[in-house]
Amino acid sequence: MKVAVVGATGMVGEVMLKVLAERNFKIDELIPVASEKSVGKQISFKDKLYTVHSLSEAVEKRPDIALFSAGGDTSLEWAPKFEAVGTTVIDNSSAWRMVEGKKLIVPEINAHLLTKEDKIIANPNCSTIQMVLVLAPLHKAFKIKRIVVSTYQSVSGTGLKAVQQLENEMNGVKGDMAYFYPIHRNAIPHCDVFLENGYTKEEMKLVNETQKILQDPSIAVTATAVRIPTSGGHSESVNLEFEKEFDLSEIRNILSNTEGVVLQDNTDTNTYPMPAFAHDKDEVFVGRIRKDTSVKNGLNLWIVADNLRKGAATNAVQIAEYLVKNNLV
Ligand code: 11C
Repeated sequence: MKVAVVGATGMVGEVMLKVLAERNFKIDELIPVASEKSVGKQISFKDKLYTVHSLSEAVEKRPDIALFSAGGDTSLEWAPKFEAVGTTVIDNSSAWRMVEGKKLIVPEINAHLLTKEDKIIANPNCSTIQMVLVLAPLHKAFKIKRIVVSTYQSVSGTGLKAVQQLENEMNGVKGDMAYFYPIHRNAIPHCDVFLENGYTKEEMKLVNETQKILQDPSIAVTATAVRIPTSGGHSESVNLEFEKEFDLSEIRNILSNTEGVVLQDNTDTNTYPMPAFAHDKDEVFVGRIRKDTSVKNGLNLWIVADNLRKGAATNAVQIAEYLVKNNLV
């Protein structure tokens, strides 16, 4: 298997390499790819050094799989060029997610939709992945009518500059700003750009991607996305209204049997998910499970995951694993 990692020197790219190594993904030839300024540099993978290639060099090598995490513009321009030489692209940007005919995959939910013909496969947004992984089995059992989600997102979702901004502010050092405002001791209700409808792009990703992955445009979704000064993972307060009645024991039973989901829900022992403990983990953690008694069939959940792992790199690698296992590449 020839595998290209596009954006190999970026934050998600580095985690992709780490996850590929940890999961022992079978690679005969690794092709790290990055922007012109990093071409020729060396990166290490499984104790060996590899030279960083340019995008055009990587296309010439005709990889079987290319894991992309290099931004939407690079993906729009280059994913079709890889596709043209027979590569299957798994893209972590938002460029292809809502394009008709392109599949938006969370393996535990909908990898079965993939075929050999899918040459550009979209990896959902991090805040969507962790939410839908928990909601998919509940939707199947009780049919979700409405989702109200508020996110508490880690600075790592913005990128290295934001991680550095938080560190600088905590250390009282002046430096470049990734946000319009200080993030230390703050909460910024502004993730990604504002759209004409007053929502941010991040908020609308939660709406549109959820409906696409759960294959149900009738689910009403509304979101508020907030950046907070954490770096371990994203947290979400999720309020649900179901069509059918449910017992909390049924919810707990379903979630404790859901692949990739870990229940952390015991108020007696102060057990609930937190980003500090989700950091560097591949699972999605759920707790604070309780009825919303203000509406019929209402439920509240608190969902946390490492946004760079299950929210990005791990999900992409799991898609690659599924493709290989099912002879789709
Ligand atoms: C954030 N969710 O935390 C974003 C980062 O569409 O893949 C990932 C953006 C995306 O700001």
